[in-house]
Amino acid sequence: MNDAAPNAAPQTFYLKDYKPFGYEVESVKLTFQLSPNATKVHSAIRFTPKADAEDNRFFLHGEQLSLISAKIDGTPVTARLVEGGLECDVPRTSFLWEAEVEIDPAANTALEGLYMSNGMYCTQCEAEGFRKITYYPDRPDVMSTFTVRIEGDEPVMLSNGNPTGAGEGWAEWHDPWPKPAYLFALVAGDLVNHPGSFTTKSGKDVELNIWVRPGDEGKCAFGMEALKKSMKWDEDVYGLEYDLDLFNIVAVDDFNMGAMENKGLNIFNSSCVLASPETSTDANFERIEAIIAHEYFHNWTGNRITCRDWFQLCLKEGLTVFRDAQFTADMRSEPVKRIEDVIALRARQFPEDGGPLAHPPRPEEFQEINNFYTATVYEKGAEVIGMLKRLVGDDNYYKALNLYFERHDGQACTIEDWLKVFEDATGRDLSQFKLWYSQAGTPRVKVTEDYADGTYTLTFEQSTPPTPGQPEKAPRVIPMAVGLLSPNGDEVRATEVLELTEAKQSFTFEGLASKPVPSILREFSAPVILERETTNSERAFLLAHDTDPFNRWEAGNALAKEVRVAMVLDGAAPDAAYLDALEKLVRDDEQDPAFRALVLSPPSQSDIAQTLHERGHTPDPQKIYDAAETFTQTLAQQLETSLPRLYAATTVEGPYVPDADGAGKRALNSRILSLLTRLDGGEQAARQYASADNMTQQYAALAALMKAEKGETQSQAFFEQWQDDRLVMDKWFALQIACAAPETTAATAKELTQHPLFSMKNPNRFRAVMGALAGNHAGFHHASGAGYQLLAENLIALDSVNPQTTARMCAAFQTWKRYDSKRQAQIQAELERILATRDLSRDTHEMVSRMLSA
Ligand code: 0A1
Ligand code: ZN
Repeated sequence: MNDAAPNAAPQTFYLKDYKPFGYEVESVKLTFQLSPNATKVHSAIRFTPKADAEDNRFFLHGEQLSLISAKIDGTPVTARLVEGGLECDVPRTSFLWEAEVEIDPAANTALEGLYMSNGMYCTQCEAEGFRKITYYPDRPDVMSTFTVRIEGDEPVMLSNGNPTGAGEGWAEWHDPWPKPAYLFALVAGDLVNHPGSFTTKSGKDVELNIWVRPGDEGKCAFGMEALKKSMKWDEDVYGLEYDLDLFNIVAVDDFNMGAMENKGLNIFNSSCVLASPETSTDANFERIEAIIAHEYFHNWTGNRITCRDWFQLCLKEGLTVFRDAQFTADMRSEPVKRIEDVIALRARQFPEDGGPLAHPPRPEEFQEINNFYTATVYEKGAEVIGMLKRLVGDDNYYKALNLYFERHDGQACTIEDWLKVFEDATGRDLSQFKLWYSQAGTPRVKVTEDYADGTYTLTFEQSTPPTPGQPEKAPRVIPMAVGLLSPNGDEVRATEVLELTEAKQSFTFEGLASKPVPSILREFSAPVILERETTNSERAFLLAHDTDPFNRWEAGNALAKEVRVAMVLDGAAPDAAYLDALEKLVRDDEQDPAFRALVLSPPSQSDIAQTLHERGHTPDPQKIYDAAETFTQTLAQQLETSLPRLYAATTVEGPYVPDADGAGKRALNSRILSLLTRLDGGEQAARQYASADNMTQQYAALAALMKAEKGETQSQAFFEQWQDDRLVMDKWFALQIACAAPETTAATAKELTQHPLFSMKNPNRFRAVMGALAGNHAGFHHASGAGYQLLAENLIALDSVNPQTTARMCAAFQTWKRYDSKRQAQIQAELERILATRDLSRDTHEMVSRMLSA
């Protein structure tokens, strides 16, 4: 074991220091002798020195490995163990490196490298987990073909690529596609498969499998269909075909993230692949379909073309998120998907970009790369591609992508390579656009208008607040999609994309008979914060008339925020005109139910806190909570007479089908049920709970009852019914905390950490409890400080078990500077307590230090 004490001054890695590895890796052969506490890994790797290498140092990464022996061309050698790996004197010509190491998968609770989950062996190598399996140049620009032999007595033993042989106690695999080590995977255990097949457009038959633990076979059908749809969609839309004879997916219960795109052997958190109507909600189904697509799409954007180094992570992640969003929009509803994505972006990415953890989509330094699998790299990375597509147009976008696949197949690339294909395909200069990759922070765009003699002028001023290490920002290219409506609601100018490139810039529209109502930032054409003085009646007008569905929702959302902000700041009563507008919309059967459900879903309390903060107020979480409660109660009363009818009219009859249509109706129905439950003492919800034959309706009824503090019996019944189903139990844990009143949230969460089914070792369960605590805004930020304290204690306890998940969950504190000085002091004390923990991981150390140094 050669781990350095992680609390010692952590090393920082810089993009500017990039140097290629001095050796080609011609081939890799690995042999695993599986054993829970003493797995032996033998590697045989052919290295050839590069003639033009700047640096001939032979350094192989390795962590938590016991080196048994090392040989070069068959002769034992002595390697020098150094921090993070080993060095060795090697020949100047091609040579065969062989090493034998021993590792301990059963003790690996960090879930990186080779580990055990419920008796099953599995791996997670992205980003730097392969170095916990054997000594290797563990960097994405080193690509090679892998041959793998697995020896053990597990019934199923899988690796990347195609099977090349198997017998009693062994299996061999070969992956013909050169790949970086982070895409290596191995799975072995008692698994059963749900089979499928797909014929590619060029007529090649591909065998598909979803591998699960016995008992979960019934939860694979939906995932399999999603996989086939993804394969077809990538052929139809991007012309990309699958390139192996076999595609395996494995469901694993203990997993730090959602899923992983290992070549030919995707590994999924079971929560992101297993689905059945009885155990999964509509939201689960949609997410599973999207994640299956995401991992599949990585086969081209990530695997065939990978990243040169981890600073380029958004090259594969931003593009793949963008592609999976296109897929979901095509499979379901384009506007609904866009609205959902913007809600998520504002909830997760905007706070990151406006706080101490802000970083550009392509960061230039890191201590622990695992801390950069962020909303900025993923979601903002995807937004940047959406802007690029909007600027160059659809045809040019696909032209550039074809060039990207043609030019860079088999390579490890950079953002420069990516932008160059767009420049070459379109002749456009993207140097200013590139700022989106290097500058952090969410631009604010202030809009003013002027109308005289038939000419309407819009003036835009952009600025970006300082972020860590970036006090000043240059103006960026911002595609601003704008349409104009006449006061009677007709569209007088269809959507046009204005290109903002300067700090201040005006655009004029001639020949308008009267002053128009502008619809700005249609489809949310850029990830910016729009600032414009406007009235609630104009917002209500756009909610009723805008032809852009996104902006229609946005107008309603802005209106909702204004009303709530006024309630919080001035103690105002809920705005009557807004309540009327909502009532009209919810009763309007012409409107898409999914859209109505979205408009009826209030902005989150944390969103209100963020808005107050942006406007220079200090948010009071309790007041925000009270305003939310008052608003919802008033809305329920306003709708009182129509709620039973609306409930009946939106109830979906017949067998449950997890499609977009049904999901939209059920979402609206659930919103109505939650309002109704505030008035009828839970009668209808109890009936729905008793008769529900699917999780969406069962869960909606339980949530409504628990929120109204009428769900004791049903919660107990739910537990009895589902205690053996881990994924459903995660919902049960989370829901109790999500529904708790502010003053009881921390106590509820604390009690649940004492529950026999709570576990530090299962990230899903830990997140169910601690994520729900952090997600209950008023409860987490309760003035007692009990929420902060409980989270900090649990993070400290988790850090030695699973640093990666600990570090990610620390981000719950990232908004701490929004709040009053007492809360700030409480959070600061907790962050300092975490930082003072002995042997704190590098992951958590980096996150907490960044938050404290802001
Ligand atoms: N590349 C995966 C995400 C992922 C990243 C890191 C992991 O472990 C540290 C696991 C998965 C994706 O984008 O889906
Ligand atoms: Zn990804």
